[in-house]
Order: sequence, then structure tokens, then C-alpha cells
Amino acid sequence: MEQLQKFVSNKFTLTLCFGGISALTAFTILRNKKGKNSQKKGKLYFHSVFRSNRCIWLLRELNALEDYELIDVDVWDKTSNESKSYTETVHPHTTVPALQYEDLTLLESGAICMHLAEKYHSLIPTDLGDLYNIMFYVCATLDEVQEKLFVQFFFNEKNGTEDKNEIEHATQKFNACAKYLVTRLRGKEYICGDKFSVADCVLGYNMWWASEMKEGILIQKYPELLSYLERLKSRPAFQQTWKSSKPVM
Ligand SMILES: N[C@@H](CCC(=O)N[C@@H](CS)C(=O)NCC(=O)O)C(=O)O
Ligand SMILES: *[C@@H]1O[C@H](CO)[C@@H](O)[C@H](O)[C@H]1NC(C)=O
Ligand SMILES: *[C@@H]1O[C@H](CO)[C@@H](O)[C@H](O)[C@H]1NC(C)=O
Repeated sequence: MEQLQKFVSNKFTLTLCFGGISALTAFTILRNKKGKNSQKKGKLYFHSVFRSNRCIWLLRELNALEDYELIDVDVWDKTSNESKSYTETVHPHTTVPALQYEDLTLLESGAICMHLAEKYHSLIPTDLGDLYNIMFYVCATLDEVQEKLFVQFFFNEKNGTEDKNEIEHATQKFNACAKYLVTRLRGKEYICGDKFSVADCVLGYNMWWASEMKEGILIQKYPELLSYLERLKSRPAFQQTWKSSKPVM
């Protein structure tokens, strides 16, 4: 609580000292304040270090965490009343994240991240083609591969039911993704250029995820991806988000 407040107020002070407040920012602050009084906070459903961390990390980067109510749902336990009601009223697949307003529910972490960046007019690179490509590539292609490997490594290997062909096939696909990402990162600090963007919150999750699977066996041979991940991990918003299994509120 204290740390978060300190972080938030430091960021605000920095903005005041070095950035100045543009008319647009002032307008946004006023509008958000008004919005806060006239409507309920949006609800972000999350669980520990799952893909919902993309959204929580982004909210911290946007300095907007306090605009949302964070609700922890144990999506593994499908039989609990909490899970059942979550399935009925929020997410038909019983997965996280989900973002819910009174009149809108968003179900995909990538879509939620785009929505947040757009809402706060921040962390959107100028080359939208490049941004869309990375967002879709990570969510549709890379996620699929990592999900398969995650199930094999974390569940099936535990009871000796792993599928060696599936591991081999998915590892080859991961390598294809990794090689592509290395070329995309060449000469850049971040995936869409020299500025950190919403795409880094999405891809950064996958890099962290890969580094957590089997002592990083997948990502180890890619020094460019490892140093990219280190750059991301050095950000205060990343550290705050991953510091504990539950975000500090
Ligand atoms: N494509 C979805 C994937 C959501 C997803 O599968 N989330 C996982 C956590 S990373 C989950 O809730 N798993 C619980 C389950 O499948 O039972 C997104 O990116 O939002
Ligand atoms: C879950 O809901 C059912 C039906 O409403 C109720 O009978 C039961 O006691 C609830 N269980 C828990 C653990 O709250
Ligand atoms: C092994 O674990 C997987 C994943 O948890 C499960 O689906 C499967 O039924 C288990 N198989 C055996 C033989 O225990």
C-alpha cells in the first residue's frame, strides 16, 4: 500500500517537474475525475501471476491502477460458487483476465490492454500497423505455443503423461517465434521502437512466462530476448506487479 502510493506519487511528481501538464492531460484528468463520480469503477478480474498481469502491469505503467477494482478469482477451482458465478456473469470460459464495466465486458488480455492504452491516450506507438501485428502475433500465435508447452511441462510431465511429439512440435514453433522476435527487436529497445509501449506489456508477459518454464529452457538460447526481458524487469511497474502473487493494493 505504502510502496504503491509512493510509486504513484513519485511518478506524478516527475510528470509535474519534467513533463509539465499539457492542456490535453489536464482535460483528461478533469474528465476522469468527473467520470469517477458519475460511474462505478471498472472491475478487472485477475488471478496471481496469470495473463491478467499484462493488464495490471499496464495499468501501473499508465498510473491508472486506482481507477479499477481488482477482483481475484480462483479460476482453477471450477466447482466453487465463486467460479460458477464468474462463468455466468463475466467470463463464459472461466479464465482470466476479464474487464467489466456496467455496459461492456472485455474478455481478451490483448484487447483489454489496447482498450486501456486508448482510454488513457498513452503508450501507443505511432506505427499502428506494427503495433497491431505484434499484438495479434503474440496473442494468437505465441500464446498458443506457450500454452501447449505450459500444459506439458507443468502438468503432464508430473505424472509421466507428457507427449514428446507435442513438446517437440511446439518447441520448433516457439523457436520460429523467437527468431522472428529477435529480428523485430534488432536495433530497438522495445518491440515497437525505442519507446516502451502497450505491446511490451503483452509480449513481456510471454518472455517472463518462457523464462519460468523449465529453468528458461526455451528462451536461454536467445540473448536478445533475455536482455529485452531484463530491460522490462527493471521497470518499477513490472517489479510491483510481480512482487507478490497478489498485487499490492
Ligand atoms: N486468450 C486469453 C487466455 C486467457 C487464459 O487462458 N487465462 C488463463 C490464465 S493465463 C486461465 O484463466 N486459465 C484457467 C483455466 O484455463 O482454467 C487471454 O489472453 O485473455
Ligand atoms: C454454494 O451455493 C449453493 C447454492 O446456492 C449453496 O447451497 C452452498 O451452500 C454454497 N456453497 C458455499 C461454499 O458457499
Ligand atoms: C496426468 O495429468 C494430467 C494433467 O493434470 C491429467 O489430465 C491426466 O488425467 C493425468 N493422468 C494420469 C494417468 O494421472
